[in-house]
Amino acid sequence: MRKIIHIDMDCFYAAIEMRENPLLRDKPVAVGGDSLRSVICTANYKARQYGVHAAMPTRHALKRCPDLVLVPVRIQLYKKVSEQIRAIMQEYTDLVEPLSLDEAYLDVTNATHHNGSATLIAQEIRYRIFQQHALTASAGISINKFLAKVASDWEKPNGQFTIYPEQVVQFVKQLPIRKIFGVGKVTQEKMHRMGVHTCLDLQRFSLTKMVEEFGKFGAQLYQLCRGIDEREVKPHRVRKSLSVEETFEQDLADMQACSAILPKLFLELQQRLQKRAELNIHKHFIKIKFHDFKTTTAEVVATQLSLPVFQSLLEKAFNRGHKAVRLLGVGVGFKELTAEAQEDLFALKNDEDEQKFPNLLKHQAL
Ligand code: DCP
Ligand code: MG
Repeated sequence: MRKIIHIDMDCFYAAIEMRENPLLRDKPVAVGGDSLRSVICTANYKARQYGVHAAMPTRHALKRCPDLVLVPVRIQLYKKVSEQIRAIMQEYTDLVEPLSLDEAYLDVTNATHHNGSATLIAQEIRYRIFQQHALTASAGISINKFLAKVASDWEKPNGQFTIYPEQVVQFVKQLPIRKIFGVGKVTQEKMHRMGVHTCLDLQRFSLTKMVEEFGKFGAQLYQLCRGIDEREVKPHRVRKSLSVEETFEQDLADMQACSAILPKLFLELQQRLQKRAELNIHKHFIKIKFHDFKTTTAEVVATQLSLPVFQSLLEKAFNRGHKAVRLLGVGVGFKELTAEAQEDLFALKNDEDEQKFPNLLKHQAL
């Protein structure tokens, strides 16, 4: 029996913007572009009361909520926060699988904290995210990914919910089918026409019938509506390189200006690398985007992180264009992958859907 936690940050981008600017706290806020063609990335809970939600065109959102405060997207900032939060999760288990910037699965089956209580671990992670980063998260805890994800939505925002092993059978019976990931509007309507509203209703159909009605997804549904989900938590993808780059508000006019910036980027790279001491550096590279968006990279094999190496690469790359620079990046590539890492990559290449429900045959026999 596995112990899986699903953590999902509450109105992630908007929450970060509210943290950064307390003046936004009591206002309806949406993160997204303000042009006629933009869409909303997310909205805070106040804005949601007006019906504003993710993926809604900005102009519709403004119609529903004329006082809506629109904040531009700062993806680099959200990525940084996402990494900080992930670092907290990784203190409890190596098996952390991020789904997006604000969401991850954790397999804590073998975690030792709190005597292995997944519920207490989830509570502590959420508490630490709040203490250290002034953001709230919701968590779901159960025996597989499917149920953990459903559960994290149960007490959202800023709550958590555990579906214990002995509750699973009862829990799924009353679960509305729209709670199953992948059941969108069209599938829902089709199911309603078939008289199916809950997972219990769905359980009446044979596997053959499910596949007939819903294709490949039908086979997955057959398991999910019984609370079965054998997908493993796959930890972070193997990293082949790590880099730090910056787009400047004002272009860097010449080589001297680029050289002056280099140590700062180098330091940032060095700091990020410290957390990955186990990775073997194999090469250094520089990326330049000139003011006209022409991009060039230069690289060299070098195994010890070195500022002078980057400096000479910078000169080489800059001399190819000899014009103002809009973006500068420094990075390192890592040595060939270990056997284990290669295995991971191989698994990724396979159709993930095919892999999700490997034990289907076993249940087919039931
Ligand atoms: N996002 C986006 N466009 C979408 C959906 C989401 O850019 N169509 C971004 C903005 C969100 C983040 O991804 O902040 C996380 O997505 P979630 O679906 O988890 O939504 P939130 O975290 O914003 O809200 P919730 O509290 O419902 O989790
Ligand atoms: Mg979220």
